[in-house]
Amino acid sequence: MVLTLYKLDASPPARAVMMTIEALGIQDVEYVDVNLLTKDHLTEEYLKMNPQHTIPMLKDDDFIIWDSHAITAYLVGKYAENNALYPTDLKKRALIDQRLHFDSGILFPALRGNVEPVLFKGESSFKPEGLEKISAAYEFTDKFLASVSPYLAGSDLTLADICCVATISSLNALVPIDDNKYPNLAAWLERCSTEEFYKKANEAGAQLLGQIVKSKLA
Ligand SMILES: N[C@@H](CCC(=O)N[C@@H](CS)C(=O)NCC(=O)O)C(=O)O
Repeated sequence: MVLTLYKLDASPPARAVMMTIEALGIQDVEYVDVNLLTKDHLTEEYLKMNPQHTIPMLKDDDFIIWDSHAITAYLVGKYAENNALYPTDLKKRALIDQRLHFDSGILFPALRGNVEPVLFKGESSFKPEGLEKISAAYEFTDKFLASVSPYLAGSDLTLADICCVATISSLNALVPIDDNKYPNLAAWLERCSTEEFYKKANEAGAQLLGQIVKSKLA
């Protein structure tokens, strides 16, 4: 059965799903680019599948699911030989879930709040309050890593790292992480960036997003 992933390489949550697909070695995936600038996500056909009109969205036969965190957990449940990326142990999973909600609630809004006005509303600079949200996002993540490491939920790489690194590497392409201020965060990003799945499914897209946004800044 072929999976269909609706995505854009520049989209951080889409890259989180693409990295998970790579990490799990899933072969049969059809990729469909959804161009937000030409409003491909607002067509009748797309809205029928996803009224929230977001990417990424996964279609598995007649089952449709969106939100990167829900999709990545579904893929691990369906395809992983073991659950290492999303363990069933109650406390381990709770910590991963906290990081996933942190990505949805803090990291990604910090990115989206800065990027959207530039890409879609003609702004030519980031606002101070937007930049403060990025600093807060970096600071929180650095503190998490000071208490558990080397990965975001402890000794093993999990979906927490994959989802958060998609967003943080994109933030880093816009506002580089100061490794004096956030040493744990800088080391973690470096650690994640050596993974094959990161190189194949995240590196170029994060750079691309950085280039697109920076080309519109004064
Ligand atoms: N929490 C969602 C965020 C998805 C999201 O907002 N994606 C952006 C692109 S990066 C999007 O689809 N924007 C178009 C829209 O919301 O209309 C996830 O993790 O999948």
